[in-house]
Amino acid sequence: MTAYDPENIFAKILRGEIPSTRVYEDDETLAFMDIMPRGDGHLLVIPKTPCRNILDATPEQLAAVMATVQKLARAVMKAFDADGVTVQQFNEAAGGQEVFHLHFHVLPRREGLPLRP
Ligand code: IU
Repeated sequence: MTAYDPENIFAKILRGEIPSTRVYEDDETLAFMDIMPRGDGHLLVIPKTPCRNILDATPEQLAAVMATVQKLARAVMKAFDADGVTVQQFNEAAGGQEVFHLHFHVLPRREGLPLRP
């Protein structure tokens, strides 16, 4: 697997070098709105420490990120009066990953309303 690149776009967001709409932050994780949302409330959760994807994540990174994913999944259910929530995560280009810093998509869902491509 290719090494973690500290110049990836989410590393720059973490360092504040490029702007993002931050919605949650704690010692280990950050959440911000996806710049090309596939639905209202589409946000991303990332670890603050370097991690390319689930293949090189430590149990501690996964535990921290999943705790935030669950917190924000509950929050978007309320905030968007959603009927459900989709959590998505991609690994390596062949797995659909475009930005190579571990991230989970959190997408509030309404009954009968498909995600945008
Ligand atoms: P991926 O397939 O999960 O790796 O897709 C990356 C996601 O990051 C995708 O939904 C983009 O819209 C999103 N994104 C972003 O929020 N801000 C950015 O500056 C860039 C991509 I580049």
